Amino acid sequence: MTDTITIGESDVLLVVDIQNDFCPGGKLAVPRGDEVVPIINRVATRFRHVVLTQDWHPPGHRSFASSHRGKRPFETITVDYGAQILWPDHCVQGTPGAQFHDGLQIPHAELVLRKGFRPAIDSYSAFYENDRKTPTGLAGYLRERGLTRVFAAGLALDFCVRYSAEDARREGFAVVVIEDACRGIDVDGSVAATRESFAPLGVTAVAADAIG
Ligand code: VGL
Ligand code: ZN
Repeated sequence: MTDTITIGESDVLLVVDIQNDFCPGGKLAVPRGDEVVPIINRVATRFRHVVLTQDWHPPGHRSFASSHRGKRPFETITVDYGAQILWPDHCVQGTPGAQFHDGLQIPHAELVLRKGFRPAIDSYSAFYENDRKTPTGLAGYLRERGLTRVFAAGLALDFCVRYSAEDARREGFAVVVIEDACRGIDVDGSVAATRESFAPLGVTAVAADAIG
């Protein structure tokens, strides 16, 4: 028996990128990514405040391997803001792959935050784009609303969830990752590296069952 965490008025659930392209059959499918949908639906009922993120790229986005001659998905290139993994085309604005998974049912979500819409910068984190300097506005939104503790869940654990959790800490929020409500892509051991990164950053990992 683990202790139950009581959710209150200053807590927010951040649901990361539960989109068709990240689920089995999608363009950048996260293995067993769809398994988190019922878990997240259930957890979300505990929260008064829920924010959804939506990866939302224009066609020809710089993070797509297809935008770079001779490059293949999952290769890394160096761009002006540092290393960038190249991905299959995914979550293109207005396409079915960019839509939320049909099973996601969180009608009380208060904000849908779109990210990755600048053609030349990728954005894993819900707080900062991959240049680590361009804010999305989410930190200010949460602060103005008096939300101080961020619970993160979704896809992919080792990219958008990880970067969002790190940046939330950097912005001074308490951060809890709901581990069984996440699945990873796992590029070169990135899932293990993500799990190891949490404790030193002060990110707590919990199971969905612990949320009362
Ligand atoms: C993601 C790679 C590229 C994610 C988004 O949601 O984790 N990963 N775009
Ligand atoms: Zn993306």
